Amino acid sequence: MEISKLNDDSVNQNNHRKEHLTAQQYSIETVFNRNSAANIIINLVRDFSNNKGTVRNPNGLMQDRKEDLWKLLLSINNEIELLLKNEHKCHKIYSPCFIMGDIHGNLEDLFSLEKALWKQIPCVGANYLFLGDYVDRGQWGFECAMYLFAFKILCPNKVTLLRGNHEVRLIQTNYTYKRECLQKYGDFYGLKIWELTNRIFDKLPVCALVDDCIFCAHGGLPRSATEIEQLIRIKQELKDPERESRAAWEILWSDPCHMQQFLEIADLLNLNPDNLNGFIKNTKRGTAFLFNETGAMNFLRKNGLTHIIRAHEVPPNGYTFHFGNKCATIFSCSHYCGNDNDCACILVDMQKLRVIQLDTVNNSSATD
Ligand SMILES: [Mn+2]
Repeated sequence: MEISKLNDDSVNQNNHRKEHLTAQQYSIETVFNRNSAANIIINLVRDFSNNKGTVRNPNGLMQDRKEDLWKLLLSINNEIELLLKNEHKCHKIYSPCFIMGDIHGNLEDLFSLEKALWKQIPCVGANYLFLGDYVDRGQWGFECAMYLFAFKILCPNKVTLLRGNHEVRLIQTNYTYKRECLQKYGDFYGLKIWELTNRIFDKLPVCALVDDCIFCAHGGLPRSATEIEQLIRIKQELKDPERESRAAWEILWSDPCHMQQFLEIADLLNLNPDNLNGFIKNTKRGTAFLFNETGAMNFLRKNGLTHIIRAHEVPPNGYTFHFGNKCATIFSCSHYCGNDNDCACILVDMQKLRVIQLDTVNNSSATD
């Protein structure tokens, strides 16, 4: 691992040159350079996974070489910034596509996914869409994020990373990711690393369209926007999504809900359910909305779409369907918070959605 080769000057020069490259040329340059930061990171995280410590006492990637790690992260940030500049907040992709739900710092499950779905990077054939929540809860959020950033850089037109509600500074301050960075890398580097990874999160798309017909997002549908066009126009960098874009915030946080539950909440809030267009206050989250089948069908019809695939909730089997299979929930972090839920993903291919459950029985929980 020739980390010494990386210095800020060479990183900047490289970037200047790369701005003029197409995504494909870019990919060739980065993938075949074995000393690129992305290739180094993938290998380092793979090595690290055998020595990651325990939930009670986790190790950090390159914990003893913080300065070198910082240089690598700067380089990763520069590369991924160029790629994300070309992605709208609603990013269009095509099948065949594997779709993964929440990861939450579960490095063992991430490697189970690697083993089952892409094995080698650069992978060929399918696309890979991650629905967010890479950090918080699990103890290896930083390593999961670094691996996924590097994966994105090495396969820029194959890998799409969406933002989840945990890719937000305030949430991470209340949960575990900020503390994780400070504990692993100390006050000085820990804070710098935390902030720089968040600057990348700020630029991630918030939703994706597969084959122009499947709407994919971390939480679900926005109440504040009814058309895909509005989502495409959301500004590229959202430092404080709650303040800067209501639609983006709602996409990160919403949940689907059954009609019965919807009616109960409407009753509780003294609202006429017929006047709500299928959206009601998300009482479970304390922010954003719940959407029922009416809300979902209105959005699908208006935009010529067929399905919704989202994450954000933990089904025991790793997946569940809503609204007569029009909407799916997918979760890719097993043993979540000490539960025995499974890790699953969805393959979209040949106009079919196929659920794949991963064998993660022998993996341990990434959380207490
Ligand atoms: Mn979530």
